[in-house]
Formats: sequence, structure tokens, C-alpha cells
Amino acid sequence: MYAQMVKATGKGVKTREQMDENERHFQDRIDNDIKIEAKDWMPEGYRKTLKRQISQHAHSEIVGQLPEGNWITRAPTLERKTILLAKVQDEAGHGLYLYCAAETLGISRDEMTEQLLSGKAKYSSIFNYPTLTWADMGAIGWLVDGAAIMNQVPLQYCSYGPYARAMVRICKEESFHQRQGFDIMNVLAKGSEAQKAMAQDALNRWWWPALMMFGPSDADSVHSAQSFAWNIKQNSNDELRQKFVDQTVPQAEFLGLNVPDSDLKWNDKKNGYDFGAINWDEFFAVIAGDGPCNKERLGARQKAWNDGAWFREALIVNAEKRAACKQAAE
Ligand code: BYC
Repeated sequence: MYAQMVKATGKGVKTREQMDENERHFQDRIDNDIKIEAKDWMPEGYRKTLKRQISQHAHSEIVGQLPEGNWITRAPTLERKTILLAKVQDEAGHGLYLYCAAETLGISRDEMTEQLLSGKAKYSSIFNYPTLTWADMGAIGWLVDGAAIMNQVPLQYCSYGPYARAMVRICKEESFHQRQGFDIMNVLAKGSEAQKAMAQDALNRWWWPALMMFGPSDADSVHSAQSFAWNIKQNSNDELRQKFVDQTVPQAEFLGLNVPDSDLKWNDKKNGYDFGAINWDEFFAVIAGDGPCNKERLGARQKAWNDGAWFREALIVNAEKRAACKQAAE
């Protein structure tokens, strides 16, 4: 509780004295764990933060289908193909729940898409890396979905009702995704020398980008203090990153794979692992649009949006015709 208070008093966060009556009432609800619903009064900053985070989260789910979708036709067995297909479809579902949750805040799907395509809205840095081998499907499920769960479980308890409720089902499905990824890695790691090498290579390429998914270090996180105060965030970026490392390193050991970090070392005092420095220049370049696959990913989303124009138009014409028929019958 005390830690929470410390985190919530960062730069730019209003004290009770600086709040007006509406803001104080709103903060009391947050502090008493009463969910905020779409029609409740909320500070504009709260609305803006949630529109930003939920829409970026939704975009991540949708763009996140692309690297794995790339392997559906090349999955090694029919069983792997059906599992991967189901996983990629789940991600589409997650995107849709999240777009709906964001819409409750007064932003349309078209606006969110426009923000994604113009580069104004971000999506997770991790999806700007290429999927080069089948083992990447294992590494994504194990590491990327594993990191996503670590970050998303606390979001089930966040203050905004529609976001918190969307996260419940998403987390259940992410658990399945994480296990299917670990299972792919397990089969490869216990397979032929070539398969084990493929699994190791995938771990080498995905480990550091997975750690970056949690966002900049706490010292550089611009939104954290306010998001703590509003109970949108409950753990800091660095706390979740540490939990992820502590949970994942023993899994790599079980697989017989090496985590690509020569500074990784168990630290008895903190009861967790010390790990090496993250390349933040790479992270900031990727989120600024300069990662290995940014152009390809946005190009694919732009094409999908253009290709779907006729369908969106047809839906509107159909709805107008139905409304006209209904009116004529009354
Ligand atoms: N990538 O002040 P900070 C999945 C941005 S998909 C890109 O710490 P905040 C899956 C951040 O937006 C799951 N940008 O921000 C799908 C901000 O920039 P803006 C994706 C990042 O919001 C398919 C700036 O850096 N999960 O599971 O307090 C297949 C400063 O950061 C990233 C979510 O979206 C990043 N990694 O904390 C497989 C979770 N990190 O907006 C799997 C929901 C930071 O001011 N989001 N930035 O321009 C969150 O929990 C929080 O938004 C974050 C960042 C922890 C990510």
C-alpha cells in the first residue's frame, strides 16, 4: 500500500488539494476500488490515457497476428497448423474486445485505425521483428505471450470496468498461447541437433525484444505515475520485467537452452536474477518506426483497410436499406 502511494505521487500527479470536487470524488472511487464505467464522470486525462493505452493494446493484438500468420501455411503438422490458426484467430478476438472497450470512451474504430496508419498510435515494439523459422512460433508463444500475461493479469483489476472485463478472457487465452509456445520449444529442444539449434537461435533473437515489451525503464516511463494514481497500472515496467525474467530463466534451463545474457546471475539478496543492460536505443528506434519490420507491418494494415473499404460501404448501405424498410412497414 505504501509503495503504491509513493508511486502515485510522481511528477504531474495532482494532490488532493489541487483537485476540484469532481476529481476528488472520482479519486475516492478509485481508492475504494469502485470500477469506473463508461457513463461515469471522469477527468479528461483519464479518458485520454485509456483511449491511448487500450487502442494501442488493440492495435498490438491485430498487428501481432502478422508475424505468426506468416507461418500458418508452413506449420510442420496438421495439428500444429490448427493450433496456430486458432491462436491467431484468438488474437483477432482480443483486438475486437479491446477496440470495443476503447469505443466506450468516445473514440470510433475509424479514428483508431487512422491513428495507427498515420503512425500517431503505437503498437507493441515486439511485432516489428521478423519470424524467420518455425522455432519463432515457439519463442513467440513462450516469451511474447508469456510477457503479455505478466503485464495483462494486473490489468484485469484496473479501475476502468470495460478494460478490466475484456482482460479476463484475454488472459485465459494467453495462458493457452504461452503453453503452446513452450510445447513447440520443448519438442525442438529435445529433438535433433538441428532442431535444438533452431530453438536456441529463436531464443537468442526474441529474448531482448521480449524484455523491451514491458516499456522503458521506470526512470523514463512518462505515464506511470499518473497511471498508478488512477489504478490503471499496478506494477511498474521494471517490476514486471523482473518478474518475467525470474519466471522464465528456470523454464529456459528446463529446456536446456541458454538465455543470451552473459550478465544473468541469481542474486540471493533480492531473491531474483540480475540481468544485463537493455539496448534502449534499439527500443526507442523501433517505437519511432525504425525497426526491422515497421514498414511491412503498417503496409499490411493499410492494405487490409483499403481492401475492406467495399465491405464497410456495403454494411452501411445495407443498414440504411433495412432502416428504410422498417420505417416503411411502421
Ligand atoms: N511498444 O510511459 P510508458 C499480445 C510507449 S499484444 C511500443 O511506460 P505506459 C500478443 C508508450 O506507449 C499485448 N510502445 O507508457 C498479440 C509511451 O508512448 P506514447 C500488448 C511502447 O503506457 C499477438 C512511451 O513508450 N500489450 O499479447 O505507462 C500475438 C512511454 O512508455 C512500449 C499491451 O499493449 C512497447 N513495448 O506503459 C502475441 C499492454 N512500451 O503512448 C501476443 C497494455 C512503452 O506516450 N499496455 N511504449 O506515445 C500497457 O500495459 C502499457 O501501455 C505499457 C507502457 C506497459 C506497454
